[in-house]
Amino acid sequence: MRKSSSTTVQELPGSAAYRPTPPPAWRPRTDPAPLLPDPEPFRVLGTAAAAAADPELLLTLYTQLVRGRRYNTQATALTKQGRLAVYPSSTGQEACEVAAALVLREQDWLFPSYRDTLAAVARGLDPVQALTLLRGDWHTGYDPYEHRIAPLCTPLATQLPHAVGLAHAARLKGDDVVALALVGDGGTSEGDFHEALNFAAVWRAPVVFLVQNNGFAISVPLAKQTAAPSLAHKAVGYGMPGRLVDGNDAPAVHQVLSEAVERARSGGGPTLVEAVTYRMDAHTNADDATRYRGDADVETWREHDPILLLERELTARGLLDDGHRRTVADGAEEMAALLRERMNADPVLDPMDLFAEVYAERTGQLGEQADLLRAELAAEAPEATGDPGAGAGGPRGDEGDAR
Ligand SMILES: Cc1ncc(C[n+]2csc(CCOP(=O)(O)OP(=O)(O)O)c2C)c(N)n1
Ligand SMILES: [Mg+2]
Repeated sequence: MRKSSSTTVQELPGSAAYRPTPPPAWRPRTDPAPLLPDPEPFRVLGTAAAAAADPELLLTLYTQLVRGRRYNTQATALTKQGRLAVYPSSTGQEACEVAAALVLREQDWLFPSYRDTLAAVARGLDPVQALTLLRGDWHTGYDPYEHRIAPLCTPLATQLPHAVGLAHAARLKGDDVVALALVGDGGTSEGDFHEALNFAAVWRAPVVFLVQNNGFAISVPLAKQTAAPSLAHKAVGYGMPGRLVDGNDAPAVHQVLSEAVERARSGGGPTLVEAVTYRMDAHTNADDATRYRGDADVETWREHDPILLLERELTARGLLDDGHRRTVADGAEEMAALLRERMNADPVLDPMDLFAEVYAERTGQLGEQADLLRAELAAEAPEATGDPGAGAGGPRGDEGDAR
């Protein structure tokens, strides 16, 4: 049996006893207790706090959740009609998506992942532009500067160091800007997650990380990719607070994120928020979730649906009647019909745009590739392209700008 260190005494022949002592003057560099997440996810709905929640906020959240769900079903339908290459649905996660958009001010920045089209649309992005990348039509599909929404990011967690860099730079310039970055549970096992959180805490950057723990990284359940007590606990190792919230409770997510944004804005530094939620649909339309999870789990979460939870509260408080519910549903239906109609129109694309907005100044290699494509297009349809000998500049001077 091992002895405890306090009783270990090593007698060396001819020398005094060696008694190990703790390192001098050691103390924790930060008190970890205030950084620890609560043992249970924070909730508003179904608790006493719900009665005090602002009716206007609850109704806004409700309207956005219903629209978001309808957007998800419409986009998924568009994949079946061949109008969209792929769609990662966020059905079940709408409360996180909507709250993330609503807590930001105009000057703030959103850093979404591929699953976060709803957050981008709720922030004001054109619903069709939000799908351009997933249609495979163009680069990002929108101007990130217009609504301050970084490109929907497909490489896992790479949006996180970008968010930290932007937030830190804004602070150095004295700009009042907060960056909110979204990432999945699987993304927290990436090196970029570590690097982003480490720099964010050291620099006290005005950034908020929202982890949507939806239970899976494609087919890999959370337990198979992390042994952390919770994802919110990961914050403590970096020296920032971790908050745990019920990700299907829209006012709770809104409150926790608002507090984190306010903390970042007022110089308090970054926060890691873990929202516990569930991905009701498959990873994307190309995935078959029945191969790795049972119906029983999905059914359990159906009872904890974000729209259902909010609807119950609104109805109980007399804030939502059948007429109002119908109006919200009709508005969502109209949005979906317009999306369908616009997505059914074939976009006019210029293949040479592949080379636009890649670098501020085009590299020699890209220039050669552009020339090759231009020549190929001209050979196929000479009348439809610009001058094949025009050089590396592209048919409409598409060097991109340097922002
Ligand atoms: C760097 C990197 N590695 C692997 C992938 C392939 N991949 C795409 S989605 C995904 C799972 C991500 O799961 P999670 O972070 O939980 O997000 P969710 O899809 O559940 O929203 C993986 C491994 C990728 N896109 N980028
Ligand atoms: Mg996930």
